Amino acid sequence: MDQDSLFTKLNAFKIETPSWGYADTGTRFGKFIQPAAAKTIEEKIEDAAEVQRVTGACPSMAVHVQWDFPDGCDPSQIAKNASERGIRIGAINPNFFQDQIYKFGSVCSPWPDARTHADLHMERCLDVAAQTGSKTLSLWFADGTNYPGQDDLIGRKRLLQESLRRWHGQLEMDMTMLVEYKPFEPAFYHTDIADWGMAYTFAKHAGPQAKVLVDTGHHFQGVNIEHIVAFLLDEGMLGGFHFNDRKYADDDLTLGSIDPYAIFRIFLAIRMAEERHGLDTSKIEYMIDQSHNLKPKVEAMIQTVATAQELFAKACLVDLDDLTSSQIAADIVEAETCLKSAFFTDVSDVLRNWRNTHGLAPNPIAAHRSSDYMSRISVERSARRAESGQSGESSYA
Ligand code: PSV
Ligand code: MN
Repeated sequence: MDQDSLFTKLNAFKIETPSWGYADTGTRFGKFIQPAAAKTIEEKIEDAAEVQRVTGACPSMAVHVQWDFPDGCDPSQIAKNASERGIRIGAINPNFFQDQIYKFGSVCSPWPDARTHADLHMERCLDVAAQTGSKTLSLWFADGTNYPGQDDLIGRKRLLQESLRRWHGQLEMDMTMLVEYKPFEPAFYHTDIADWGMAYTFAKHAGPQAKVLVDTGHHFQGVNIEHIVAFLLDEGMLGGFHFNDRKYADDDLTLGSIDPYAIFRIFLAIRMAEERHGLDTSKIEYMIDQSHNLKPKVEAMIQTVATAQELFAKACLVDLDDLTSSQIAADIVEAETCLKSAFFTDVSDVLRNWRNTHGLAPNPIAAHRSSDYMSRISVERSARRAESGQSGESSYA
């Protein structure tokens, strides 16, 4: 691919960062507080704007309604303030897992009150979407059971199906509903949407605006994610990604920190779908879903975006003509070499040039580090916490 075509592709490659990735997060064993970690949505937007400043690729931020929009806040004002900082409110994520009433699930719970509670929360989420101008409703359910026999699997499936169909009916015509799957955690025996096939089926039952969301960390060891991606694309059912990496399970590790080749292959699958098969890949929503327990949060986000761009650019370098001829000739070694040589090509100069054409600093992490952003917000935020008597802890656990 020539440099102009690659630059055009990079221009269109936008990545949404998650509000929760800027907050203090931890594990069930504890949480390590960073004085600069964002707590309010205003602080998260400020961080998202810093990521956008140095990457030029992250104009929107996904939000988690329960953590980001406290009762009494004005979502339209929040969106307005965000846009003044160059950030759009992206995917709206409801929270169907944190409240005590969700002990046995949300929409799948045997408790009617839990299901009603979820419905009311969805009403609020749709209102936040309308007020912030968001066009994406991103759904993940922690629903599941912990023990064989705990509940009726078909009964729960039908409850979920009905809720999704009802909510789909409440969407504006230009909205997309994303349905995310995850094999386990917090449920350890069965999860109501455990894999892509279930997410696909639920999305199909819900209606035409529903698509599947692939969270790269939500697969068992060794699952071929690019195959899932290719399959969903061909079915017109791939809605978007939650990017992160994993070593064991849903580890929230930085994208590409464990298996960059896997992410490269996902980007290649998307490119093949588009360039070889003429499929529309322009609506895929690329989002990061990482919480950073140990790394400085803004820096971790910038590193993730830079890695995504690097692996995306490498996938663009695969010579598709060569690959096609090798595949037709069943020359497996040469076909694999097409992938490997692109993957091992150093694209740092190309990315530096691309950044240069956009007036961006050549190295986004260096640009962030050499600014006074971290020292400034550490001071400001610590002072703000001290003034309001808050601890540094965020509501996200
Ligand atoms: C669940 O593990 C998940 O991947 C969902 O996307 C949530 O919205 C997000 O993480 C944050 O908890
Ligand atoms: Mn996710």
